Amino acid sequence: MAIFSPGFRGRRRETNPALPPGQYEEHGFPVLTAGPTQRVRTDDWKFTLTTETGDAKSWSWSELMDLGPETIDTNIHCVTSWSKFGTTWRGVSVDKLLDGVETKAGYVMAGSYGGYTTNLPMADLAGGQAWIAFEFDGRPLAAEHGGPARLLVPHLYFWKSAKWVNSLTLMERDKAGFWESLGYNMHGDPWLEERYS
Ligand SMILES: Nc1nc2c(c(=O)[nH]1)N[C@H]1C(S)=C(S)[C@@H](COP(=O)(O)O)O[C@H]1N2
Ligand SMILES: [Mo]
Repeated sequence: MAIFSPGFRGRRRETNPALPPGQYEEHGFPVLTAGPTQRVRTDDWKFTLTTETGDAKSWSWSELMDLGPETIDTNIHCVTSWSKFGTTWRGVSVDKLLDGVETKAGYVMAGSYGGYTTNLPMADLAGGQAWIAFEFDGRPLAAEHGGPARLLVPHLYFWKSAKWVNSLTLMERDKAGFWESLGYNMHGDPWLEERYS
């Protein structure tokens, strides 16, 4: 006597329109870090944006807060094939950091405390698609998940969301970050399954 009809799981997956191809829904929040968890006090935290011509602009924690944070409700997708629905964050839009910055750069390298890097097209960072996120689920973002602040770029695979982010470097030409130099995709759109290069 069959309790489950054959192919039940597969059909469920295919009929969930919020799940990109090859992904499953995760209810926990896995921690994925290459290297040690960084512990950065907000008093010591500093964020720097550098343009392709070398102009630099920095923000302290309180200066970041003054930029006007917003609430973000979104799904996230890890390249290891878990997706998590309905996550709630608070963060400052990257648009606010780019406001008034003179640039023709098409690409950006995000850098983190601890040395992690990941590259993204400018077109994926600007226009209300990316945030410096510092709260998850109504609480300060845990260090394991990148607190005090991480990049949040939910429409790309989650390795682009650099934890402990502390810099954005604008680039004329694309350059591979940490995982990208090991064979991961330069773009990373989960809907196109851009997992590897
Ligand atoms: N600084 C830093 N950021 C990082 C990583 C990392 O190793 N170091 N891993 C990336 C990867 S591969 C994923 S899937 C997500 C995982 O975030 P989480 O641990 O909050 O789930 O962080 C991304 N950001
Ligand atoms: Mo990942």
